Amino acid sequence: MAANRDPCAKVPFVIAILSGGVGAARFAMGMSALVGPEEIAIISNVGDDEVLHGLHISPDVDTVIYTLGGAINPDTGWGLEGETWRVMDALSDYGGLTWFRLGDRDLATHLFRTQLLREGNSLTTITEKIRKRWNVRSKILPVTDGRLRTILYSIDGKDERRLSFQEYFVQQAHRPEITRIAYEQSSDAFATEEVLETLNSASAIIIAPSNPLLSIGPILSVPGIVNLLTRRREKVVAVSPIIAGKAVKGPAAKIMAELGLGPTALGVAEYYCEIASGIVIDSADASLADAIKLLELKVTDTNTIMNSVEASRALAKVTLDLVAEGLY
Ligand code: FO1
Repeated sequence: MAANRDPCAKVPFVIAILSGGVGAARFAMGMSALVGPEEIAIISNVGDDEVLHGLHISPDVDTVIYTLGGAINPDTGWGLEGETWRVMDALSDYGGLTWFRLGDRDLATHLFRTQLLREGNSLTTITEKIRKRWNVRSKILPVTDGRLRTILYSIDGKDERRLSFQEYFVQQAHRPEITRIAYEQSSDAFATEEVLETLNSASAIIIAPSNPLLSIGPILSVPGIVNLLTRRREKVVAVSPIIAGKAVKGPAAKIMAELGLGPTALGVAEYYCEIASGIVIDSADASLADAIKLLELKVTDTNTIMNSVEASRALAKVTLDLVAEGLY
């Protein structure tokens, strides 16, 4: 009964973050510091997943878990801190596949995930177990439990060359010029119940400063996600990973240029304008704000370089303020 309702009762409050790897993990650290770890749910790209040595590797999921668990290798931004490489060294002695380096302790994560997958568990259930082992209190939700793979195509002489994400990103060091991207998916690659529920109820949905085409594109390719975000557009704000025409890390600007999307914060805004109502850009790009506003996006500029948890927290705060702007 209304008369018995506690006016101060806590309304469920969840910030959903659409996430790639390193940049998103750093952003999630800041958001966690700002609102508390239990108040965030990270919806993770699985288009980078790869099966090597018979093991299922989920790099973006693991990068976020290791980062929030305080165990990430700070030098690389992926893998575990203080890692040893004895298995890779022994494999190299055989002339085995070592271009994708799996540390000794990191291997345990892939062995564990692969075994549980073989026993019929979903990626969501297994991720829940892995995040608990690392004492991560935020929800980490693979966007789908089905098969989703980002495939990159380049021209090799007269032929089209097909590369898995990790072949492109690590083995070829993102050098090939890309002509198209496909987000290949199995017929069961629908968004999980957990993801749909989170996106439907979230107080805010933040698109992390991840590569739009390689990290967020695969999430958006999952049936139903774009419709849901479009319907909740007022609550969706993106953070540009591009600063002054360059990505802090990785090939985002290069690949955007190759695929005809301007490699600028404006290009990022164009990519997201149907599903987001606002974008946070770096102060170095403040001059693009007027052009971005023409896309009917709210825009704020601030420091977006996350070189400390404090800087990530400040960015998270600006992002949430932009969601709230215009709502009250
Ligand atoms: N990135 C590299 O540049 N070289 C590697 O050998 C490598 C191995 C690796 C192993 C496990 C893992 O979770 C991530 C790993 N990464 C490696 C990072 C990964 O390729 C990318 O950062 C993401 O897929 C892009 O978000």
